[in-house]
Amino acid sequence: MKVLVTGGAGFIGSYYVRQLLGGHYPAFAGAEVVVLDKLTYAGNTANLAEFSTDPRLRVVRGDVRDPELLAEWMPGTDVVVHFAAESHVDRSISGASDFVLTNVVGTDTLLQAALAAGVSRFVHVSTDEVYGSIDEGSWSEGQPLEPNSPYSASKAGSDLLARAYHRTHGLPVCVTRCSNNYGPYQHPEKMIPLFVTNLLDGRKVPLYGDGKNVRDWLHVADHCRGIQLVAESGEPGEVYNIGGGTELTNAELTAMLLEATGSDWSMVLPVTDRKGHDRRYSLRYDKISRDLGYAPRVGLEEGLAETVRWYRENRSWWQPLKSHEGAFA
Ligand code: NAD
Ligand code: TDX
Repeated sequence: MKVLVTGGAGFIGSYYVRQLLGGHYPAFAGAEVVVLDKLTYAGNTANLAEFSTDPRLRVVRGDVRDPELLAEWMPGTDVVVHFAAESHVDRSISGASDFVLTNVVGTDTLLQAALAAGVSRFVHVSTDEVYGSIDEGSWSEGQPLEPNSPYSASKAGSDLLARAYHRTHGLPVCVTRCSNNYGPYQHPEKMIPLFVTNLLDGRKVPLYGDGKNVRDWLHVADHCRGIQLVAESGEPGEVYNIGGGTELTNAELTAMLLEATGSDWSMVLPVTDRKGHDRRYSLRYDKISRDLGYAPRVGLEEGLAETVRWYRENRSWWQPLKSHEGAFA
């Protein structure tokens, strides 16, 4: 079996590859894994260091928008798991071009190559942000897409292309939409690692607006297990939400991170709100639970404690990624 993992050197993609090669997904035991990754600021081959000499792994540096490269590496692929994306909302507010190029054009180029090669499964990894923002209740998969940021608009575009390649060409595509991930190897531009690494450095944490925006937190291990269930047994053409069932305001989460690092509220710096800041994300994930047997396993307190420990012990991984002058880390 050959599995092509785009964005496999990023946060979630590398977790998926480490789990697969580490034998945690028995149905894919013995699979050959090709990681196709542009190695942007967010990609890091150090995330795959423990398998750097494993003959089952090939890491190819390249762009998902490169049809010639795809013509070289796609043939013979059984399963594509597509993680590659520009993923940070704040960067998309500063400039959206790379988001459109990678997330929309890149996904289309990859879908074309997968169609030409006749792959037997294509998992498109998306996000709950495509649904927009919800004040009450939770989104199920049939909810209309109402993305608000350039990032989520570009992800919605890629979701719809994935759907269209199934409807039009019969490509066996599944789309997954998950909530906010956290865990080891997450770039310190994102809230949890930004706050943890700032606090470990004795620096304040920038809390946007009134701190009452709500996110549902999902440990990356649970997300990757959900993706694997879809890769193995998802119904082609279907969308699966993957949630964590752990909604918190940013202020509540900040309080937990302060406690986990032995800090107090004096370390919080209230800052101007993000433009167009979505108020609340909330996912129903009963479909994947019922059809594929998914349930999140990592409790938030346990997951955060393990994540804080990882950042404490792996300063050499994140320190070079911090630019205290920049807005993103
Ligand atoms: P990330 O930014 O950590 O990693 C993205 C990876 O894609 C990097 O390795 C980068 O080098 C690579 N990449 C970027 N542009 C590329 C291109 N043109 N060609 C090839 N590779 C390219 O992102 P992540 O947090 O690991 O997210 C992975 C996927 O999951 C994304 O599709 C994202 O939209 C989705 N997602 C993330 C979250 C989250 O909380 N992090 C939540 C929901 C969905
Ligand atoms: O410095 C900050 N201060 C702050 O208050 C940052 C970076 C964020 N925040 C707030 C904004 C959000 O309400 O924290 C919340 C989480 O922010 P991010 O970590 O940037 O995540 P979010 O914007 O919710 O998007 C994430 O989840 C869905 C991922 O980055 C996306 O890739 C994914 O699709």
